[in-house]
Amino acid sequence: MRRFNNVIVRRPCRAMVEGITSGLYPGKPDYSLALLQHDAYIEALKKCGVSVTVLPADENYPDSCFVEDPAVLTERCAIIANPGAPSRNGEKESIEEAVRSFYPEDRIEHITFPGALDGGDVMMCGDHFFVGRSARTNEEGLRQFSTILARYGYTCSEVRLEEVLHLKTGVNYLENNNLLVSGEFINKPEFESYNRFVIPEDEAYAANCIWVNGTVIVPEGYPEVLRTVRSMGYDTITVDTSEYRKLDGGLSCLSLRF
Ligand code: CIR
Repeated sequence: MRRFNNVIVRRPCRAMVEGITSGLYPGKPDYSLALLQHDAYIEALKKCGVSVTVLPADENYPDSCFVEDPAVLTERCAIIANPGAPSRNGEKESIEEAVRSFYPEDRIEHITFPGALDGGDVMMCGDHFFVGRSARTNEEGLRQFSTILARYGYTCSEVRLEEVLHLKTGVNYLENNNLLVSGEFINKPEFESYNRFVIPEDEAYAANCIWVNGTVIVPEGYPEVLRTVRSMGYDTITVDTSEYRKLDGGLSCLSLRF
């Protein structure tokens, strides 16, 4: 079974209140509450048996707490992404610094211009990676990503996104062939071979749960999703992410797990 030993997170910065938002979940984040929620998120991860590296807040990048987007970390290599939103692109530099403590130089790869790719579009299912072609991830980004993965013995396939921000906004892998699917992903043929658990429309945000060493962390306030995940036999921990939701961010976006 897969095991994650390490997690990287970054403290939210004060400027997070100016982060990118679609407005789907209205309101400005409350910074103090966001910090408390971040503390609880770190505690939940620690309970799952991982060592958590907490990077300092970076006021230059309002969305920099969403560390999942500037990198993809695998068992065999680290891939520094090229975030598709101009205000976030520079996040790749400081995340690379952090990643250098964990991977040797010759196992750190890069997505480069004109390729664009956000880690939130990458879903790792064993040795296969699904990659969302989205407003943030383009064809060239996908091509480069696939070429890099092939060198490490991984495979990759594209999933076209029509509605949501990132692939993992709407579909998440909980290991054991189990997928949580919502909205546009419910009937995608790409996922037919998985055990699909459908998330009701009014709890769509909670499709973004994370599996960490047998426990599933579920956003607080989504009883149907919690029931579903428990019925699948997982231990669960709930964490309130209300302030990150206002910026379209969820549980997976807040960490790199490897
Ligand atoms: C953004 O629009 O980039 C941030 N406000 C939210 C990023 C969420 N990240 C993710 O889904 N992986």
